[in-house]
Amino acid sequence: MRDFNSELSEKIISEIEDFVKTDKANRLVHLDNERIFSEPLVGFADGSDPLFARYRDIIGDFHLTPLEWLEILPASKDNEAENITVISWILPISEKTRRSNARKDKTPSRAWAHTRNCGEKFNDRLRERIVMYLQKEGYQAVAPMLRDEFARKESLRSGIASNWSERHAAYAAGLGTFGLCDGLITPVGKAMRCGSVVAGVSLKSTERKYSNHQQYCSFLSRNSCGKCRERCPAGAITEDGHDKELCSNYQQEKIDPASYGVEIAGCGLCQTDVPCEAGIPELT
Ligand code: B12
Repeated sequence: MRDFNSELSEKIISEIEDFVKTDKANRLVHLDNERIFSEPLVGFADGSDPLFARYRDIIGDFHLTPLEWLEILPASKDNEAENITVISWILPISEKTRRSNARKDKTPSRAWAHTRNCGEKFNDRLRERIVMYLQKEGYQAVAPMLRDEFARKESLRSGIASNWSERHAAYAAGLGTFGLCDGLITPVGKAMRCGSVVAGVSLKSTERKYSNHQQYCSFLSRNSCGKCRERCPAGAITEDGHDKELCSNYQQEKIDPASYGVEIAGCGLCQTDVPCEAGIPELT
């Protein structure tokens, strides 16, 4: 029997929830100061879960395992995959911002652009906070997205990708499954951002309440819906899936961050005004 530290799991969840509730960076400071993200979901995945090794085949052989991420730390101990946990969270985008983006059909709303820009900065602060919290408790911890080793990659199998996919971490941690547009559909929907930290501690894994990686998408599992296809202004979503090149080119060529007063604006039209925007379709 593995000895799980359930008290620590609870503390980590509280730490994440409190930070989302109280940190001033979780506010649209350049707009109306409303909260960027509402209450988070948190999940835990076992670092030795065979899924992480499979991600090398599914994503590309550049995708690092939780153990490999911990091993990049300068003071890396003799870690074993069995004693590693991936802590993953979902930050749901506020209803007000979702509604504003749902009304748009070519470019994102102001609130969405500021959510992409400032929301990811908040997400980084949260990653940093959880790493520091775990270190203070005496555990090794690393947030892949904050490391110089994090890199965007390309592979024949998955096109534009990276060496740590936050959505695949969330999938492993029981937080959701992929949709036709690639977005991860979670119990709080697809209009969200996610993050993760890899920690050198054994925590009980969250149950995955799905049997495959497409289960929550009505189009992929029941051949109905496909609304995200109509929502995409780039024509990047078809019944064959999401064309990342078209998506990325549209964002670069047709959406001007400066006109929103941000460095990066995103798009996210496929994430709003769709049945999976704020929940799992069959449950909403
Ligand atoms: C590169 C990147 C992009 C690229 C490519 C996106 C992509 N699909 O990979 C471009 C520029 C196109 C892009 C666009 C956007 N992005 Co982006 N992007 C990233 C980044 C930095 C890396 C993504 C990555 O590594 N993907 C890995 C590849 C392999 O993923 P994939 O192709 O989607 O995976 C497929 C296969 O693996 C497949 N699969 C096949 N067999 C199997 C078997 C199993 C068991 C499993 C689990 C899966 C699986 O399922 C997946 C879906 O088809 C992440 C941050 C991060 N580090 O994760 C953010 C991220 C994916 N982006 C995000 C967002 C929000 C966006 C935008 C909406 C822009 C915006 N902010 O307004 C758009 C549209 C996103 C979309 N429809 O996917 C969010 C996703 C949130 C969500 N709801 O899903 C992320 C996670 C950032 C974050 N921290 O929250 N992005």
